[in-house]
Amino acid sequence: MKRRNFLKNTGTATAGLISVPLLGACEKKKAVNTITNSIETIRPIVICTWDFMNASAKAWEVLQKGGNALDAVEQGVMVEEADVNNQTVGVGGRPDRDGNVTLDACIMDKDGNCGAVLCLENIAHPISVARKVMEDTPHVMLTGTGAEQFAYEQGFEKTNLLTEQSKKEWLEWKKTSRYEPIINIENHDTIGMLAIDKNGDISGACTTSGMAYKMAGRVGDSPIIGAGLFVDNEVGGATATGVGEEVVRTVGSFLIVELMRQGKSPQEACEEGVKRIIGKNSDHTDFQIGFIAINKKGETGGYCIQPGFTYRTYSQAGHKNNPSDSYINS
Ligand code: SD4
Repeated sequence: MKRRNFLKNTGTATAGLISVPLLGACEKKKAVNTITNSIETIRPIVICTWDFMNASAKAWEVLQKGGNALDAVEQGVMVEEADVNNQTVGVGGRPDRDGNVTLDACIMDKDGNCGAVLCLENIAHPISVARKVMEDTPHVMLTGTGAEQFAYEQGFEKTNLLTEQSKKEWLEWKKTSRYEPIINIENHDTIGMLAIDKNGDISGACTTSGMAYKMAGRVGDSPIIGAGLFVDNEVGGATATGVGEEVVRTVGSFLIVELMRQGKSPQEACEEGVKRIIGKNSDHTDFQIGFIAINKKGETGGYCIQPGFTYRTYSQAGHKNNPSDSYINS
């Protein structure tokens, strides 16, 4: 069943697109910005959490060839899912306390379609399974064995996700088994990615192996639409990295998009999102939350509770690693 066929595309953002001739290597279009009603120039751009140069380069390659934002974010984050040296995403991810690697991912497109997989085992590319959930089922989320079964039916191969390195570290951790999930000051690298394509359309993706040595069955924010990721093609998109429980409590990414809808810049919206979380935690010194956001004009922002957070942008202007402001530093 193709759920998309049942959805009516209201096309609020794309309805205003007016093509203009190609300008150099970068195709530019004029679009009516539905927030401000002003005419803005749209240029493709991709942004992602942390310093994922290869992932953003892959997404940029898709955008530069004229590909759409959905393909760009999927293919971009797949680079990190395949990287065994990234122990927070995909193959090589750190396992839960029982030694099982369980993956969370979600994806959202310009029409508000979304798909997610939670606690998925033995599949190297959860983001692609999430996309299949979005496009080929009437559902938004599949979890655990149901998600895994669905993946096999869709032709995904069974893959061992636990690398020797992650296994060694887990066995070491088990010697003390102190469960102190104050991750994401050192233990981070979840990838959230947002892109705008040549039509000015926005999509986003987020994928992670979650908190290292978590309880079996634990799910964070990353596969939860509105928490780890949210896109509204009329406004912009946001995505999160850090301690998922805190992001879920504030429905962080949705909040940031709504703040942009009300007129805040991506930077201001990310700062406000972080401050909401801080407001609910008297002691916020031992965890990290970072948000990045993009608006319809292609303006970007990023903000984090702890110092050391960066986010990468890739656009016609080039590849840039942006150190983000942090609450502690401010
Ligand atoms: C989670 N937000 O599962 C994820 C973890 C993360 O960098 O972002 N790690 O809570």
